[in-house]
Amino acid sequence: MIPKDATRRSFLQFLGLVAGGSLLGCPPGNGGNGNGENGDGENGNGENGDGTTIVVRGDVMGSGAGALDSYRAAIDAMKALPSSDPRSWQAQAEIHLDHCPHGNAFFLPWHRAYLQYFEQVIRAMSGDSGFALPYWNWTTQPTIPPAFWAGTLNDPTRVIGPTDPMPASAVGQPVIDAILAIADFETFGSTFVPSSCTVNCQRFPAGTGALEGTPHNIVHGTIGGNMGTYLSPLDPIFWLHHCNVDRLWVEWNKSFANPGNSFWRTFDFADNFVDGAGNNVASVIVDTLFDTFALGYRYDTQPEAEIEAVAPEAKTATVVASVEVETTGPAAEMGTALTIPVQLSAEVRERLEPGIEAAGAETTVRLSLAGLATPDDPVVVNVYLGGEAAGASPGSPNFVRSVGFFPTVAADDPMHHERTFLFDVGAKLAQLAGAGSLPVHVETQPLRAGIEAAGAGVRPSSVKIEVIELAA
Ligand SMILES: [Cu+2]
Repeated sequence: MIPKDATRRSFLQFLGLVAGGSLLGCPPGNGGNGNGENGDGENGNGENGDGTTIVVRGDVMGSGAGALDSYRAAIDAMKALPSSDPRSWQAQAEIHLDHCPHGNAFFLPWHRAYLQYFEQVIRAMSGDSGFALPYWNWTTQPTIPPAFWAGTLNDPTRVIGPTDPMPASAVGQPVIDAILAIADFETFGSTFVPSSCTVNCQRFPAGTGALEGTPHNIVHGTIGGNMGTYLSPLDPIFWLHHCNVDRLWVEWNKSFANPGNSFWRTFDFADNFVDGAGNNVASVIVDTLFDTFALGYRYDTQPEAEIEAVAPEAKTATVVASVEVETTGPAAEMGTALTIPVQLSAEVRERLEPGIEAAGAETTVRLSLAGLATPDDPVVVNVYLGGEAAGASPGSPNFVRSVGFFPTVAADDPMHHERTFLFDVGAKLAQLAGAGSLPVHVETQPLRAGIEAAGAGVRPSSVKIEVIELAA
């Protein structure tokens, strides 16, 4: 069934959502979710092809608000359990501390599985078998939802208050729209771990894509306290924050299929999670996580549709031209831009000319800043392309995007990973390509007004521009 208002294009885009996942039937290790009676016709829960209930995750400021009573009851019950119990509030947060991937392409699927098993635990602990996790849409609701400042849902470690918004440069509609328009999966959703990896691969520091580096990381850091650390799931808002990140992956899938990287698709998050009964989940393979209907949920922003499994049109990303420069010289002071001149090669410039891309291909032009050490103070990094460093601000035409770190400060990062951040700069570069030398400006600023951040700003060890062609 196609929603009445669906256009042919949006329906075809929607079919792309089934990329690699079987629509019918649950993935391995998915026992027991969503099979309970929901009994609540109001939220539009339905069934998929094999009779499994599809719960609907709604906006916490709208249709999702009704889920908060069960959420509170479950959290209270989980906090009453000894921390040795795998369903306790502490043990659930420690799953993140021990296993969470950041700065690589496992970020999105791992957190999807984490939310899904957490949802099962909430069902068991609240007795609400139809519970669906609500999401916090920080774009339409930039302050933490009021319900999360009282009682069980409050976290007293937060460093912001009820009226402090998430920055528009991280969560504003134009920023989110630009992120959802990135054709290349890795630039959007963080980069693949090399298939040569053998040890601790889900935490291999690869590259941080736009969705993770900007709204995800900056919301964590802006809230602060537990939310700035690997124990962020101790804050009840964590789960609604990640639910919105997961929803945005679904939004991206309306336009783009998930890529075919086999090391990624066949990777197993073995023994990471526990189910609603508190039992270890032995195996969760990444490509069982692509289809939310098969997992037993959809977002209220997804079409309410039964669809047939369609083979995805997997696109292959090929770097067709690139230029890389090592950064020399000292870092700039906090609040001052470091300028790195990049000499565009003829090969890169040619690729930026209108009409150069092959028929049916899509192009992403990716800027990478590599080797960024997590700083000692909470900061954001503003990146600009072209123009003058003096007077540049996130309102200026040369602004690319802001990124933040997670964990927010070095002291909370036990692995001391150096980060690589990725930016889509196609539209900007096309305008600027005529100039042979193109400055990249990197400016470090305190994350929030009123916090101290002193000394040197971050300094990338190298800057790279790649033209990536995506073709079926
Ligand atoms: Cu997170």
